[in-house]
Amino acid sequence: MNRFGIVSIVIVVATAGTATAGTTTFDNGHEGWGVFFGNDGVLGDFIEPAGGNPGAHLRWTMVDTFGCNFHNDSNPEYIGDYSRFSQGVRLSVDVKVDEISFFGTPVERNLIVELVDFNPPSDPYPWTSVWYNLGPISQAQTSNWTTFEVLISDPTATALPPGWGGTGAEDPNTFEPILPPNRTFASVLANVEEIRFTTFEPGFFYGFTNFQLRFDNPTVAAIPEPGTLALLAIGALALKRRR
Ligand SMILES: [Ca+2]
Ligand SMILES: [Ca+2]
Repeated sequence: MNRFGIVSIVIVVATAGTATAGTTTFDNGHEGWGVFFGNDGVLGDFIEPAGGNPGAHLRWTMVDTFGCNFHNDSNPEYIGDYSRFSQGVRLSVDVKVDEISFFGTPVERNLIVELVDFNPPSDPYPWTSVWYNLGPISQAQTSNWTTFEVLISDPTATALPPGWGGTGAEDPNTFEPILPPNRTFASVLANVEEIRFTTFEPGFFYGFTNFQLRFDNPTVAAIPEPGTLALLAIGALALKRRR
């Protein structure tokens, strides 16, 4: 074996050990996360150096808009084939609501996490997705930093796990969004082209709303997480010593 062979093996082992995943703290820029990816000085996305959970974070300020779609469609740590998370995956984000208001009245929105597979242009629907309601956000309930998360124990499951919905087709009776008949939870998770933390709940329509939201630590993490493994190892060591 030559020297290059050895180098290749080391790289493969390192990649397999971390299962491409990530958390964006905004200390090193947006890393592909944003709503509009720009601002005019007053409205849009702003990376703020302080006041996050902790430190840097992304503030999004907008008026007269239907909703917020905080998303990433470019960073391979957060998209791609989720079957790489063979033991499960955790999706989470920290949110702080300064304002969500409709004609001056504070309102709440559900925060949805949505995994999107874009369709070919020939398809009548622009994308197929699976989504989960992480819970309500509002100035009244989440004006302090709040972590929202969901665990997917098996990204290769065919059926939608409890609480998950699909889009890409419509139920002919209820007109609610559903997965197309030829798609499964696993088939969408194998082709994630965009991850969204969004107030656009599939099947709902919204009026002109004012928002100021702050985001920090959007995360796609393998289960068990490397830190957990290290803790487990330390725990095992401690147990052994006690014997
Ligand atoms: Ca931060
Ligand atoms: Ca696609």
